[in-house]
Amino acid sequence: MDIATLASANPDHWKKAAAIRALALDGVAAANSGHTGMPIGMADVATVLFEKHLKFDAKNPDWPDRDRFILSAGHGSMLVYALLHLTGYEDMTLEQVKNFRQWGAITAGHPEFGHAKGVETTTGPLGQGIANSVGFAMAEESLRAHYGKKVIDHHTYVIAGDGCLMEGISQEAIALAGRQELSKLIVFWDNNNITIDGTVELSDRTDQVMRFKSAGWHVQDIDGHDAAAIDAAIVAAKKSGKPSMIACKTHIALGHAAQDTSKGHGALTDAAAMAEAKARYGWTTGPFEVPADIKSAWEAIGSRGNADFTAWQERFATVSGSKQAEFNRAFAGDAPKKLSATIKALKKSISEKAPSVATRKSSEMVLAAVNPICSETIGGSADLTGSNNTKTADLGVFDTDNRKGRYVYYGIREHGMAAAMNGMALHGGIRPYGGTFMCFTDYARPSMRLSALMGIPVTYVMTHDSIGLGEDGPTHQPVEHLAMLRATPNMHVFRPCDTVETAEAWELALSSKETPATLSLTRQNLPTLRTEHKTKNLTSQGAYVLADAEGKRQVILMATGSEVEIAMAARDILQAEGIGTRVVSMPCWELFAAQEESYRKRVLPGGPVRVAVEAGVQFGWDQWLSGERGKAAKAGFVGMEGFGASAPAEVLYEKFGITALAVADKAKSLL
Ligand SMILES: Cc1ncc(C[n+]2csc(CCOP(=O)(O)OP(=O)(O)O)c2C)c(N)n1
Repeated sequence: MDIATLASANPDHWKKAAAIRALALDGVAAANSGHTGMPIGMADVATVLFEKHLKFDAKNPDWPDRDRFILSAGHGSMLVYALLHLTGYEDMTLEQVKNFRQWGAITAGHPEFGHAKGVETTTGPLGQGIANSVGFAMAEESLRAHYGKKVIDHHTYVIAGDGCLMEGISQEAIALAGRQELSKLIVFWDNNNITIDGTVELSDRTDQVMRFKSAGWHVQDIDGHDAAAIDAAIVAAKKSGKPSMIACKTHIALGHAAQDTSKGHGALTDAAAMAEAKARYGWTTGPFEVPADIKSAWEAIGSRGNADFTAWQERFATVSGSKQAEFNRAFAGDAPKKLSATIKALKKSISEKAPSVATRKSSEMVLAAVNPICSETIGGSADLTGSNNTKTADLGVFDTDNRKGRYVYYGIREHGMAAAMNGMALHGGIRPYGGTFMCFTDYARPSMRLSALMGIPVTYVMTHDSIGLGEDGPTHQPVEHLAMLRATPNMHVFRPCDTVETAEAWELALSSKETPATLSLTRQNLPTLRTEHKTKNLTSQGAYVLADAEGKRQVILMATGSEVEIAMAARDILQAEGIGTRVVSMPCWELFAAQEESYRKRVLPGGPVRVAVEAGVQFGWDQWLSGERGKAAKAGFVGMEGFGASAPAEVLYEKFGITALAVADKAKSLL
């Protein structure tokens, strides 16, 4: 259909969609950057979705049972900003739209969670949104099973582009959604055949319809500018018992001189071409001017869900008081009241029994105690359940016939798992954790970065955290991963040295509201070093004195995780020679850096020789060795200088020189 036919076929629809198109043109032109073509191309789909289907109330954007709308093709951010402004979200003023991409505005270059209401997740790294949506849909299924349909019963809608579907993460997401039969997940594919370099055929010949079908999806193929077809497709998608993909054949930058070209993907700022496009849309008002009748038609869409919202509040009020409290607590992200006492009791019994266990096992012991009191946890692993020790007896398996199950078999999909966990955390009411080998942090990394950027409390259970895993060899032995994670802003990296520190790290992870956590855990057994019970969570300070110097303090040994044991043995050697040696356990650098200077100074006073020991690369350690009152000439590091090797762990520690003797020698050489 040409534009004239489209406009005359359904003038009311056309005008509303034209408002999105005009705002996208104006916003991008004012910023002199951004992406105009995608919002123009998907304006019809978005208009039908918002007008006829999306359950939302612009005045109550945090309504827990709203439908979620995810713009996976985040470069088209003006689409969502236009929709939020038009439908009357209070924070999305015209000023904000005019300040698209400017300092201090909530209209960031790509949609960012936490900036504007109605932006459900941060997108822009292609593929992340569609992969988050799987977590959103799983959260909905889980919460519906737990609280009942009258409290939770909504859809997750996604707009994904060619780029999202080309990214590898989309395959992980699509396969997981298909397997889990997430029937309330509906994805619109913006099938415009254009990417930045040209047409899709330059690099891809996938039959997307077949691809989704083969993964167990319900698929439809429609003209993405035909309002009636869009509406009918959404109706059919909702009826299907499978996740749904609607392939929407669209024209990028419809009606603009750059239509159907890769030029149409980017910023269309040429004034004459903009004027021509607006004329084709029948848009006669000036920049950022939406005629009152069109704006009020959109605002009516924005308040369409208000009656539903009120009815939901009434239904929620009929739920038992304890369920309401649990729901409100889980959505607020507050830890259960019993968490602290549970952790303390576990610490006490561990300190008494002093078991020798791997910290991955310690983690399982903690989870066995906390999962029964935290109904909001959903655990999982990327096919390493028995190795990551992430599954506890009480959880049950989340599956098509058991939505109450709280353990997810993610399959060998680290990236998809991390993105799904982001989606669950963003949905609210769920606190996800999931495991893989520490080395495969690399495979999950783009989504881990987004957990940190968005400030959402996802917990990554990364086991087999060093050469200590032994025979599997250097492909599986992380050496640079701690440095990489510590370099990531707003990520708490915990490397606990025993079960007590592991319990403390979990307490912090489960209490966090705005910071994700990575737990770096061992495969090999470690002794309990914290044998004297302290109710205080020492890990919350990031680093603390585990054993102080006897006599004059000449050496400070710093270590994390499995190497704290080595530092303690080195201390024995040094003390036996009359060299007063303090051991500082540093389970979380980020929390230590956040302590007051006076505390840090007490733990790491200037003067003594400092030696750090960690079975990873030195990168980052200078912050504590020569920084923080240290001196380069009096500081040394014992750790890895390159990749590991295949051999039993004890042999590797010996061969790579990470031993108590080496640490003691290093300290003495610096005295
Ligand atoms: C992971 C990732 N790689 C690359 C980019 C840069 N990028 C932004 S949009 C885009 C092309 C996307 O094409 P498509 O999804 O078809 O969007 P359309 O051209 O339809 O707007 C690319 C490569 C990105 N945002 N994320």
